[in-house]
Amino acid sequence: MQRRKFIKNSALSITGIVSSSIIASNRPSTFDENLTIKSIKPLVVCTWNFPNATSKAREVLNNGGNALDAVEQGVMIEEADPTNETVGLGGRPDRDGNVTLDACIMNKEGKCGSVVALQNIVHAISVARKVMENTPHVMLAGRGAEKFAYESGFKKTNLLTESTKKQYEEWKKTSNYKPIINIENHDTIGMLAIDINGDIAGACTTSGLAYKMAGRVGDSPIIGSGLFIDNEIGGCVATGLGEEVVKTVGSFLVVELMRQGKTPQEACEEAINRIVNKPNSDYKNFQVGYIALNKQGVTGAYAIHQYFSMTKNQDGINESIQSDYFTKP
Ligand code: SD4
Repeated sequence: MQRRKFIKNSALSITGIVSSSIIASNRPSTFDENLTIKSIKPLVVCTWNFPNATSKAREVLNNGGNALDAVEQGVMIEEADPTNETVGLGGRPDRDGNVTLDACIMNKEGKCGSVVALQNIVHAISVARKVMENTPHVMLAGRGAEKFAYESGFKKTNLLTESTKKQYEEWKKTSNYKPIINIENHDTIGMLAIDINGDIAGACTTSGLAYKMAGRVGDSPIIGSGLFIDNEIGGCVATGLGEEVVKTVGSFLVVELMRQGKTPQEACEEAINRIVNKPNSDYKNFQVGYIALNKQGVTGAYAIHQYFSMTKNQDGINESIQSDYFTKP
């Protein structure tokens, strides 16, 4: 049996996601892709508690949009929200006072686009999508990315709000540089979706660490670290201290572990274990969280510390799921 068919057949028998019409048809073990993919419901998950974003993505899927449209438009909700101070408009600036955005997107064909250290553009994710679709490249950085955005019709916007400006002025009084990772809530948004055809796409967007060194780039725009999609297997997105995710190529690792047979939950746990089990790991002082989704619509989430959560929209209902974590007493 071809390897591709084998993966799908074994996954089906494990999860029992085959629709009753397939079972009733007494279909032999060879697998009818068209029938099976129709049996998978659209599903959206994202990091943290962003129900407006998952609802938007779900609406796109309900209106016949594909997974790529869904994740793009879903995360755009947070990019446009000035009260979310880690994404898009109203993101906290770097230590020079500039808001610099990182984002990437990946589709069912494994195509991807990314922008790093992008300034003055609210929807970094849409620029990343344009990089994927309209250029021969995967990643554009800094001024080149901004120039490309203007050429593509995006408008210049000051991303610093009164609130983030005030916080920055306050920070400058001491300007201690220590990357601070919010262990509790409200952070980078990473989103995964399966559409009605059973295809998976993902997106990740952030302003990165508050008061980071100018030019610092985290995991979020790095394909394989902040996000990875393999439409044959599933997808993963990361949040937390990007340096630690990059060092273990976290999202790619999770997807590869799922390919080897681990459930999304087991794969996320193993990827966190790789970080905390490193010699002299300083994991007590930073957070990393992963969410993952496989082709059958099974999800997983795991973090180093408590209070990481995943928002899941299945059947149109948002559910906030507290993630299990490594540092349990
Ligand atoms: C970064 N991973 O720039 C991002 C920040 C983040 O939760 O996810 N915070 O390192």
